[in-house]
Amino acid sequence: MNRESSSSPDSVEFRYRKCAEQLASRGQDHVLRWWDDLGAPQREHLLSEIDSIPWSHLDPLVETHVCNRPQDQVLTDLEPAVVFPHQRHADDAALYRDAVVLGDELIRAGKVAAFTVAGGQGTRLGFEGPKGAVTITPVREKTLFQLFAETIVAVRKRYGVAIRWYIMTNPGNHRQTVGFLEDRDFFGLPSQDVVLFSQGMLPSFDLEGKILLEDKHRLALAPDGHGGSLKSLVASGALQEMASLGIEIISYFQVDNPLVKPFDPLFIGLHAKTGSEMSAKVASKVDDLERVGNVCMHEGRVVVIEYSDFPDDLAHAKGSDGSRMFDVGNLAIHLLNVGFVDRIIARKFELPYRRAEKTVTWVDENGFQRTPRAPNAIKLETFVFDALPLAKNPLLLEIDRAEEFSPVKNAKGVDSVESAIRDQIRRAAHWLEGARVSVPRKPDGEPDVIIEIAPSYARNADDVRRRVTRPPELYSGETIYIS
Ligand code: UD2
Repeated sequence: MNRESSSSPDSVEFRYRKCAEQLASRGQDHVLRWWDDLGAPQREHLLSEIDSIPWSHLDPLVETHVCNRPQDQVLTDLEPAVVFPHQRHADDAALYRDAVVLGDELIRAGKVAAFTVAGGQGTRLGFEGPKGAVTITPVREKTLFQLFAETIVAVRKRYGVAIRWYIMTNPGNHRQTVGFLEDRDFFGLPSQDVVLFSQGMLPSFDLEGKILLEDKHRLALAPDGHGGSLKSLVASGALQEMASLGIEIISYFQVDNPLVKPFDPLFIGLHAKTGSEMSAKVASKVDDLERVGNVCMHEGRVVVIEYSDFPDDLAHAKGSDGSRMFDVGNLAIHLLNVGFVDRIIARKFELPYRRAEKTVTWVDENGFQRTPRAPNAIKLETFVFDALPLAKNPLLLEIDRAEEFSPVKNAKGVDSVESAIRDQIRRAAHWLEGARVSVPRKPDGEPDVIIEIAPSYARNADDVRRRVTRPPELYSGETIYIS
């Protein structure tokens, strides 16, 4: 007969005692305060959450980042960043041409993989479910995931190579994301080429450094930031798999940008030619306070200062010609070398933790669940762009945002589903006009057609130019799907 004894290391009692000791040594034993009220599954749940905490990372941060404000979070002595321009000068023509050739070669040789970060909580969008499942295209109402999958299918076909797609979720949306993709047969991609893994979670603290409980049996946990994507590439074994498959470059993009071009030969080629370990696509900001990271130089290194941390006087600063001095916005589109991630993450985790004050639902000392109005908690996160200062020869490539950037962040207005649909139609109209198709326009200049171009048909203006041999006639008010 098998009976679990309380001294067996697998028994709940044994794990409880061990946990209680460890928590007490950290001054966090209050999280077991409701133990006696909990049923067996709830006890199991709480213990497994406590076990999942990366204490070795967290312990030193409680003093420096939770109980105190970290000294290095706000940098001074910033200078404008230097970028590779979108409008190439005559001197760059040969470099850009050669870069495209090299980029094509690297994609064809299977050296580039796609990596989507989809672990955010999408709070501002207010969508229940993984953000990749939001419908986004103007005619066929494809989801973000379908759009990315079809893009990868098209790239595989164009280059005749198997391409892997890595997707990072969080523990709260992982199962739903996997189910969503499985139910749709990965939109035509072989299932073994779509690799999903979940990011880590970190507890939220009160202002005195005590871990908050969201419920009597649940810690208040939150995803560890998109910098955690690099950590989970390593922890899930994905990075090692990439190395064994000969993948050298990770094409990183956020789940929220339907215009993204993850296999851009120019970007990939320039990244490789300049010996960059990590690169970023950037664009001129639309206004001084646009909610994108500000790409700057600090002590000779490229740094990104988040909009919320960027000093107002710098945001509004003008150069002698009246132009915006700090004008380079981070679009969260990156290339990272596999070897670089191995160096800064696998060997030693080098990303700095950032402190953010947030409003978090918590259980008070009397067991009542409370949702405060003002920030009551500190969350810790790491950001992927904090890897840029650690990279050798980081490259910044300016792009035309109308071609590549329209993030979906909000339910309405700026950076919403509505604006992303409008931007897809504008881009499609522009591509068609480049192929001598006459697109009807409204008096305000907006296209007077609803157009969607499938990735299988074209991934850029050149593809459309090549494919349209006889320009078709488009009529005002029409809806057209081109595939
Ligand atoms: C992000 C960048 C900002 C700018 C902008 C462009 C940060 C802090 N800021 O702003 O500089 O480039 O995007 O669109 O990143 N995510 C995870 N796990 C996490 C947190 C986020 O996977 O723990 C993913 C999330 O699913 C999304 C992306 O990272 O794809 C960006 O997250 P966000 O929407 O919270 O960042 P945002 O809009 O403040």
